[in-house]
Amino acid sequence: MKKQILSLFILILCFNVFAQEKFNFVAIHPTDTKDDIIRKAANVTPTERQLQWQQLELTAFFHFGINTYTGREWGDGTEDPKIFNPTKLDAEQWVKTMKDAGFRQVIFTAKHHDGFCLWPTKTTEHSLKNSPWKEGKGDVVKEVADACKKHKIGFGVYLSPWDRNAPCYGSDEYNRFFEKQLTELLTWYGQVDEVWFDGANGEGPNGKKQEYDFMSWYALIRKLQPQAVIAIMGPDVRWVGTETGVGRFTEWSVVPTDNMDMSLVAENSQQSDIYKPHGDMRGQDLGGREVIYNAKGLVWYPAETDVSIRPGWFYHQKEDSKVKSAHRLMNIYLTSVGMNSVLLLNVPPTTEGLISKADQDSLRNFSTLLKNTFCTNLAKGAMIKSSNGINEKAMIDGNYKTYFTTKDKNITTTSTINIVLKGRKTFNLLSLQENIAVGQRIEKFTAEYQNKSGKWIQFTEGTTVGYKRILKFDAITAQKIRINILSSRLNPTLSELGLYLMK
Ligand code: FUL
Repeated sequence: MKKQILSLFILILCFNVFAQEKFNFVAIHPTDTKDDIIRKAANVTPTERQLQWQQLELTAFFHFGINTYTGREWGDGTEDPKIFNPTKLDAEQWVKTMKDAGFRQVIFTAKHHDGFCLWPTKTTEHSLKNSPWKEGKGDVVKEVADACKKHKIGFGVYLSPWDRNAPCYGSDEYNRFFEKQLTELLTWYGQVDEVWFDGANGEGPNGKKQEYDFMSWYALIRKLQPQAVIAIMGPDVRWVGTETGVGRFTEWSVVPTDNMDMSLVAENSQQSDIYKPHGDMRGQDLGGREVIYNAKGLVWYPAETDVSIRPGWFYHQKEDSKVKSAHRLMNIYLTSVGMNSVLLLNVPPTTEGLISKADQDSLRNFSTLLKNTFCTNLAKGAMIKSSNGINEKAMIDGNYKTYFTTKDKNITTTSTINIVLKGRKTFNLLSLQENIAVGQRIEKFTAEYQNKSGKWIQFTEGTTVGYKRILKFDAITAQKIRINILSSRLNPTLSELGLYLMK
């Protein structure tokens, strides 16, 4: 595969100067000391659009298209548009199902690798214009976009760069063709909040491969929809690196700029467990000290965890019995949102054009479990005192914007936070949130409780926190606990601290 390496400095020009936004990156100079690098890393912050996106926590994918009717996962572009014929398509049902389950944004597959367009594009005949659905007058993108606006949730589009139908694929003409498709999607449907570019890049109908003109596509998106984050093969949101729903134990949103090398993203994109032997990313640390000491630059580039509620991305009836259970989704929540990532859960509509009952049931139960678990913060009303901090109360005021921090701002800062709960409480989840508007700083922490004989016993430990870190452990009952921040880059922040009981 031809390498397509994005230069940080072109990125700076295209995305920050033109958009006149605050910088979310910093260059590392050869003369910088290790301490300089730590100081710089601690002060890299997200752009406004990245900050907003991170706070969504739960986002959804709708994979729907020609594959829904062939039973395949990847179409080859030769499919007849006439097979696309949903009999009961109801995009409002899709959107309501997700919204009721707590999801705040959806992304629709406007075009998958097969090239079939789910909107009446002027760029190709390979679209629903030539299907029997609504006598060729329908527009699924519009129905999803309108439903999102009506129900006030974010709307995003997946437009596959790989197109196995377009005859011009493999030539520069394709880059312009793709720009026209993007322009239609970004100008016909109101606000678009996320543009999702897939990493798959195979051969087109002529057996040729395409060198994608990402830079001009990004500039176009910034011009037409400046608030939209560009994900995966894009500069705002990074793929977590697996489709299992299990993120990294140590997840930095501040990483070396090399992580924006799109050729590496593409090479890894079809592997479900690239970080063997675990099949998840336990061992991978993209932004630890030893990693960033060798970086040329650092950038805020947060992780998104995409996973399907079913084995496949598209609906297949034979998978109706394999829909992930509410408990499985809850565990995925803990290993994605709870590991400093945004969850992108795929829920594929059926051939009729509806979210199936099996998926609906599982989502409803998941949302009940989520609400029941997180409705009562057992730390509420606690007395909190730290060894060297200020504003301890902000940790339990339910307001993300206010935060605790320390007076110390050392290259390695520590702090002990003593918490006396309002009576003895039983809990098995600890949730911590840094104020990422200030940066991501915490590198290592432990949590202890005091047992009846006054002895401090560690019940959990972690490395990074970031926007949200949730740790699960065997339930304990205690009144006094303490959080030991063992290492932070400059002064740590904690916006929220929560103790919960998951049943
Ligand atoms: C992959 C694609 O090849 C799959 O079909 C799916 O769309 C997934 C989200 O991304 O790269």
